[in-house]
Amino acid sequence: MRELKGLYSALLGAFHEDGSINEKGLRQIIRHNIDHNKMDGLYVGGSTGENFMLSTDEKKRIFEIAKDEAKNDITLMAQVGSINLKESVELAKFVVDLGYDAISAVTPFYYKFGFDEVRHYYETIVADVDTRMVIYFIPFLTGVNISVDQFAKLFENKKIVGVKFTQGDFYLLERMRKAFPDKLIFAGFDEMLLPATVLGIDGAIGSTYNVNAARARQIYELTRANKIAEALEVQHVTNDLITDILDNGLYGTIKLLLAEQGIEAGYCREPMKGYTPEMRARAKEIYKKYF
Ligand code: SI3
Repeated sequence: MRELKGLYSALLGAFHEDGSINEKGLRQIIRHNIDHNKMDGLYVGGSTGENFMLSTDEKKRIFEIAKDEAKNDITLMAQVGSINLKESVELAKFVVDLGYDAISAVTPFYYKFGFDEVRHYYETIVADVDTRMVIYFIPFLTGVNISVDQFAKLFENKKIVGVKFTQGDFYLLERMRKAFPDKLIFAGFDEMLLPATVLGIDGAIGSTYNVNAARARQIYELTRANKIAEALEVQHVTNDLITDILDNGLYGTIKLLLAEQGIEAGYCREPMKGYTPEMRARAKEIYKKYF
Protein backbone atom coordinates (compact mmCIF):
# COMPACT_ATOMS: atom_id res chain seq x y z
CA MET A 1 0.00 0.00 0.00
CA ARG A 2 1.33 3.40 -0.94
CA GLU A 3 2.45 5.91 1.70
CA LEU A 4 -0.05 8.77 2.05
CA LYS A 5 2.12 11.20 4.00
CA GLY A 6 3.60 14.27 2.32
CA LEU A 7 2.81 17.42 0.40
CA TYR A 8 -0.08 17.40 -2.07
CA SER A 9 -1.21 19.99 -4.57
CA ALA A 10 -4.96 20.39 -4.53
CA LEU A 11 -5.43 19.94 -8.26
CA LEU A 12 -6.91 22.94 -10.06
CA GLY A 13 -9.71 22.47 -12.53
CA ALA A 14 -8.85 23.61 -16.06
CA PHE A 15 -11.82 24.82 -18.07
CA HIS A 16 -12.40 26.43 -21.42
CA GLU A 17 -14.14 29.80 -21.44
CA ASP A 18 -17.50 28.04 -22.06
CA GLY A 19 -17.01 25.96 -18.89
CA SER A 20 -16.15 22.64 -20.54
CA ILE A 21 -13.15 20.66 -19.26
CA ASN A 22 -9.85 21.66 -20.85
CA GLU A 23 -8.21 18.24 -20.94
CA LYS A 24 -4.96 19.45 -22.43
CA GLY A 25 -4.61 22.11 -19.75
CA LEU A 26 -5.51 19.69 -16.98
CA ARG A 27 -2.87 17.25 -18.14
CA GLN A 28 -0.30 20.06 -18.21
CA ILE A 29 -1.12 21.06 -14.62
CA ILE A 30 -0.80 17.44 -13.50
CA ARG A 31 2.57 17.03 -15.23
CA HIS A 32 3.77 20.34 -13.81
CA ASN A 33 2.98 19.11 -10.31
CA ILE A 34 4.81 15.85 -10.89
CA ASP A 35 7.81 16.91 -12.99
CA HIS A 36 8.45 20.47 -11.88
CA ASN A 37 6.87 20.81 -8.44
CA LYS A 38 7.94 17.32 -7.32
CA MET A 39 4.85 16.95 -5.18
CA ASP A 40 4.27 13.79 -3.17
CA GLY A 41 0.62 13.69 -4.09
CA LEU A 42 -2.35 15.22 -5.86
CA TYR A 43 -5.70 15.86 -4.20
CA VAL A 44 -8.17 15.53 -7.06
CA GLY A 45 -11.73 16.88 -7.00
CA GLY A 46 -11.45 19.20 -4.03
CA SER A 47 -12.43 22.82 -3.56
CA THR A 48 -9.52 23.89 -5.76
CA GLY A 49 -10.82 21.61 -8.50
CA GLU A 50 -14.12 23.57 -8.41
CA ASN A 51 -15.63 20.14 -7.90
CA PHE A 52 -18.87 21.19 -6.26
CA MET A 53 -19.95 22.94 -9.47
CA LEU A 54 -19.49 19.87 -11.68
CA SER A 55 -21.77 17.09 -12.87
CA THR A 56 -21.08 13.47 -11.89
CA ASP A 57 -19.81 12.71 -15.40
CA GLU A 58 -17.46 15.67 -15.32
CA LYS A 59 -16.10 14.61 -11.92
CA LYS A 60 -15.51 11.11 -13.28
CA ARG A 61 -13.77 12.45 -16.37
CA ILE A 62 -11.39 14.53 -14.25
CA PHE A 63 -10.62 11.51 -12.04
CA GLU A 64 -9.90 9.50 -15.20
CA ILE A 65 -7.66 12.14 -16.76
CA ALA A 66 -5.68 12.58 -13.54
CA LYS A 67 -5.06 8.86 -13.20
CA ASP A 68 -4.27 8.43 -16.87
CA GLU A 69 -1.75 11.27 -16.81
CA ALA A 70 -0.20 10.59 -13.40
CA LYS A 71 -0.19 6.81 -13.64
CA ASN A 72 1.76 5.69 -10.56
CA ASP A 73 4.15 8.67 -10.53
CA ILE A 74 2.50 10.31 -7.53
CA THR A 75 0.04 9.50 -4.74
CA LEU A 76 -3.53 10.20 -5.80
CA MET A 77 -6.32 11.03 -3.37
CA ALA A 78 -9.82 11.61 -4.75
CA GLN A 79 -12.31 13.89 -3.03
CA VAL A 80 -15.66 12.15 -3.58
CA GLY A 81 -17.82 13.99 -1.04
CA SER A 82 -21.16 15.44 -2.07
CA ILE A 83 -24.45 16.03 -0.31
CA ASN A 84 -25.83 13.55 -2.81
CA LEU A 85 -24.66 10.51 -0.84
CA LYS A 86 -25.47 8.11 -3.68
CA GLU A 87 -23.14 10.13 -5.90
CA SER A 88 -20.36 9.91 -3.28
CA VAL A 89 -20.76 6.13 -3.09
CA GLU A 90 -20.68 5.88 -6.90
CA LEU A 91 -17.59 8.09 -7.15
CA ALA A 92 -15.80 6.19 -4.38
CA LYS A 93 -16.27 2.93 -6.30
CA PHE A 94 -15.24 4.62 -9.52
CA VAL A 95 -11.92 5.94 -8.22
CA VAL A 96 -11.07 2.73 -6.37
CA ASP A 97 -11.55 0.86 -9.65
CA LEU A 98 -9.28 3.40 -11.33
CA GLY A 99 -6.56 2.62 -8.79
CA TYR A 100 -6.55 5.75 -6.63
CA ASP A 101 -4.52 5.40 -3.43
CA ALA A 102 -7.12 6.92 -1.11
CA ILE A 103 -10.40 8.79 -1.01
CA SER A 104 -11.50 11.84 0.89
CA ALA A 105 -14.92 13.37 1.46
CA VAL A 106 -15.98 16.80 2.57
CA THR A 107 -18.35 16.83 5.53
CA PRO A 108 -21.93 16.99 4.20
CA PHE A 109 -22.89 20.64 4.05
CA TYR A 110 -25.73 23.13 3.44
CA TYR A 111 -28.36 21.40 5.61
CA LYS A 112 -27.51 21.36 9.28
CA PHE A 113 -26.74 17.65 9.48
CA GLY A 114 -26.38 16.23 12.99
CA PHE A 115 -23.35 14.17 13.97
CA ASP A 116 -25.21 10.87 13.58
CA GLU A 117 -25.97 11.84 9.98
CA VAL A 118 -22.37 12.87 9.36
CA ARG A 119 -21.20 9.52 10.74
CA HIS A 120 -23.71 7.61 8.64
CA TYR A 121 -22.46 9.49 5.55
CA TYR A 122 -18.84 8.42 6.10
CA GLU A 123 -19.77 4.86 7.05
CA THR A 124 -21.87 4.56 3.89
CA ILE A 125 -19.16 5.90 1.56
CA VAL A 126 -16.51 3.49 2.84
CA ALA A 127 -18.81 0.47 3.33
CA ASP A 128 -18.29 -1.21 -0.03
CA VAL A 129 -14.86 0.00 -1.04
CA ASP A 130 -11.49 -1.35 -0.01
CA THR A 131 -9.57 1.89 0.45
CA ARG A 132 -8.51 4.55 2.94
CA MET A 133 -10.65 7.60 3.72
CA VAL A 134 -9.40 11.04 4.79
CA ILE A 135 -12.13 13.26 6.22
CA TYR A 136 -12.19 16.71 4.60
CA PHE A 137 -12.81 19.08 7.51
CA ILE A 138 -13.30 22.68 6.37
CA PRO A 139 -15.75 24.32 8.79
CA PHE A 140 -15.32 27.87 7.47
CA LEU A 141 -16.95 26.83 4.18
CA THR A 142 -19.25 24.02 5.33
CA GLY A 143 -20.33 25.32 8.74
CA VAL A 144 -19.77 21.77 10.02
CA ASN A 145 -17.73 21.42 13.20
CA ILE A 146 -16.55 18.09 14.60
CA SER A 147 -15.24 17.76 18.16
CA VAL A 148 -12.29 15.59 19.20
CA ASP A 149 -14.72 13.11 20.77
CA GLN A 150 -16.71 12.95 17.54
CA PHE A 151 -13.55 12.43 15.48
CA ALA A 152 -12.77 9.54 17.84
CA LYS A 153 -16.11 7.96 16.92
CA LEU A 154 -15.47 8.41 13.18
CA PHE A 155 -11.98 6.95 13.53
CA GLU A 156 -13.44 3.78 15.08
CA ASN A 157 -13.91 2.72 11.47
CA LYS A 158 -10.43 1.53 10.49
CA LYS A 159 -10.93 2.59 6.89
CA ILE A 160 -11.06 6.21 8.09
CA VAL A 161 -7.36 6.92 8.41
CA GLY A 162 -7.08 10.67 8.76
CA VAL A 163 -8.30 14.20 8.30
CA LYS A 164 -7.56 17.09 6.01
CA PHE A 165 -7.64 19.85 8.59
CA THR A 166 -8.53 23.16 6.93
CA GLN A 167 -8.93 25.06 10.17
CA GLY A 168 -6.95 27.82 11.84
CA ASP A 169 -7.63 26.51 15.34
CA PHE A 170 -4.24 25.33 16.59
CA TYR A 171 -5.58 24.32 19.97
CA LEU A 172 -7.89 21.85 18.22
CA LEU A 173 -5.02 20.69 15.97
CA GLU A 174 -2.83 20.03 19.03
CA ARG A 175 -5.68 18.14 20.74
CA MET A 176 -6.19 16.06 17.59
CA ARG A 177 -2.48 15.28 17.28
CA LYS A 178 -2.32 14.12 20.91
CA ALA A 179 -5.55 12.14 20.76
CA PHE A 180 -4.82 10.42 17.43
CA PRO A 181 -1.07 9.79 17.11
CA ASP A 182 -1.68 7.04 14.55
CA LYS A 183 -4.09 8.93 12.30
CA LEU A 184 -2.92 11.10 9.41
CA ILE A 185 -3.43 14.84 9.75
CA PHE A 186 -2.98 16.99 6.64
CA ALA A 187 -2.87 20.77 7.01
CA GLY A 188 -5.25 22.53 4.65
CA PHE A 189 -4.24 26.17 5.06
CA ASP A 190 -1.07 26.90 3.10
CA GLU A 191 -0.55 30.16 5.00
CA MET A 192 -0.29 28.19 8.27
CA LEU A 193 2.02 25.41 7.10
CA LEU A 194 4.82 26.28 9.52
CA PRO A 195 2.82 26.23 12.79
CA ALA A 196 0.88 23.16 11.63
CA THR A 197 4.18 21.39 10.94
CA VAL A 198 5.45 22.30 14.41
CA LEU A 199 2.37 20.56 15.80
CA GLY A 200 3.26 17.35 14.01
CA ILE A 201 1.14 17.09 10.88
CA ASP A 202 1.78 14.23 8.45
CA GLY A 203 1.54 16.39 5.37
CA ALA A 204 -0.37 19.21 3.76
CA ILE A 205 -2.79 19.72 0.89
CA GLY A 206 -3.09 23.11 -0.74
CA SER A 207 -4.13 25.15 -3.72
CA THR A 208 -1.12 27.46 -3.81
CA TYR A 209 1.30 24.53 -3.99
CA ASN A 210 0.40 24.36 -7.70
CA VAL A 211 2.61 27.46 -8.09
CA ASN A 212 4.50 27.80 -4.80
CA ALA A 213 5.67 24.23 -4.29
CA ALA A 214 9.36 24.96 -3.77
CA ARG A 215 8.70 27.38 -0.93
CA ALA A 216 6.15 25.02 0.63
CA ARG A 217 8.71 22.21 0.55
CA GLN A 218 11.29 24.48 2.18
CA ILE A 219 8.88 25.49 4.96
CA TYR A 220 7.93 21.88 5.61
CA GLU A 221 11.47 20.48 5.60
CA LEU A 222 13.11 23.36 7.50
CA THR A 223 10.44 23.20 10.20
CA ARG A 224 10.79 19.44 10.53
CA ALA A 225 14.56 19.97 10.88
CA ASN A 226 13.82 22.49 13.66
CA LYS A 227 15.19 25.41 11.63
CA ILE A 228 12.25 27.56 12.57
CA ALA A 229 13.74 31.02 11.94
CA GLU A 230 14.70 30.04 8.38
CA ALA A 231 11.32 28.44 7.79
CA LEU A 232 9.58 31.57 9.04
CA GLU A 233 11.40 33.72 6.49
CA VAL A 234 10.02 31.51 3.72
CA GLN A 235 6.55 31.47 5.29
CA HIS A 236 6.62 35.29 5.37
CA VAL A 237 7.30 35.49 1.62
CA THR A 238 4.72 32.77 1.01
CA ASN A 239 2.11 34.64 2.97
CA ASP A 240 2.83 37.89 1.11
CA LEU A 241 2.22 35.90 -2.07
CA ILE A 242 -0.94 34.24 -0.71
CA THR A 243 -2.30 37.61 0.43
CA ASP A 244 -1.75 39.02 -3.07
CA ILE A 245 -3.34 35.93 -4.65
CA LEU A 246 -6.39 36.10 -2.38
CA ASP A 247 -6.82 39.83 -3.09
CA ASN A 248 -6.86 39.17 -6.84
CA GLY A 249 -9.15 36.08 -6.81
CA LEU A 250 -7.80 32.74 -5.52
CA TYR A 251 -8.17 30.04 -8.17
CA GLY A 252 -8.20 32.39 -11.16
CA THR A 253 -4.95 34.03 -10.09
CA ILE A 254 -3.22 30.67 -9.54
CA LYS A 255 -4.31 29.72 -13.07
CA LEU A 256 -2.98 33.01 -14.46
CA LEU A 257 0.34 32.44 -12.65
CA LEU A 258 0.56 29.00 -14.25
CA ALA A 259 -0.23 30.58 -17.61
CA GLU A 260 2.85 32.78 -17.12
CA GLN A 261 4.84 29.52 -17.07
CA GLY A 262 3.29 28.35 -20.32
CA ILE A 263 0.64 26.11 -18.77
CA GLU A 264 -2.83 26.28 -20.26
CA ALA A 265 -4.65 26.38 -16.93
CA GLY A 266 -7.67 28.03 -18.51
CA TYR A 267 -10.66 29.63 -16.87
CA CYS A 268 -12.73 29.11 -13.74
CA ARG A 269 -16.16 27.56 -13.90
CA GLU A 270 -19.20 29.84 -13.65
CA PRO A 271 -20.55 31.23 -11.39
CA MET A 272 -16.95 32.03 -10.52
CA LYS A 273 -16.12 35.20 -12.37
CA GLY A 274 -14.07 35.44 -15.54
CA TYR A 275 -10.84 37.37 -15.95
CA THR A 276 -10.95 41.15 -16.16
CA PRO A 277 -8.04 43.00 -17.80
CA GLU A 278 -7.14 44.37 -14.33
CA MET A 279 -7.00 40.87 -12.86
CA ARG A 280 -4.77 39.63 -15.67
CA ALA A 281 -2.46 42.62 -15.28
CA ARG A 282 -2.23 42.16 -11.51
CA ALA A 283 -1.43 38.46 -11.95
CA LYS A 284 1.51 39.43 -14.20
CA GLU A 285 2.77 41.79 -11.50
CA ILE A 286 2.44 39.08 -8.85
CA TYR A 287 4.35 36.68 -11.07
CA LYS A 288 7.21 39.16 -11.57
CA LYS A 289 7.34 39.91 -7.86
CA TYR A 290 7.55 36.34 -6.54
CA PHE A 291 8.89 34.10 -9.32
O1 SI3 B 1 -9.95 20.85 -1.42
C1 SI3 B 1 -9.00 21.49 -1.81
O2 SI3 B 1 -8.88 21.79 -2.97
C2 SI3 B 1 -8.03 21.98 -0.85
O3 SI3 B 1 -7.06 21.37 -0.49
C3 SI3 B 1 -8.32 23.24 -0.34
C4 SI3 B 1 -7.21 23.89 0.48
O4 SI3 B 1 -7.43 23.63 1.85
C5 SI3 B 1 -7.31 25.34 0.15
N1 SI3 B 1 -8.57 25.82 0.65
C6 SI3 B 1 -9.45 26.38 -0.16
C7 SI3 B 1 -10.79 26.68 0.38
O5 SI3 B 1 -9.19 26.69 -1.28
C8 SI3 B 1 -6.13 26.11 0.67
O6 SI3 B 1 -5.02 25.66 -0.04
C9 SI3 B 1 -6.33 27.60 0.44
O7 SI3 B 1 -6.69 27.86 -0.89
C10 SI3 B 1 -5.06 28.37 0.75
O8 SI3 B 1 -4.61 28.05 2.03
C11 SI3 B 1 -5.31 29.88 0.62
O9 SI3 B 1 -6.16 30.33 1.65
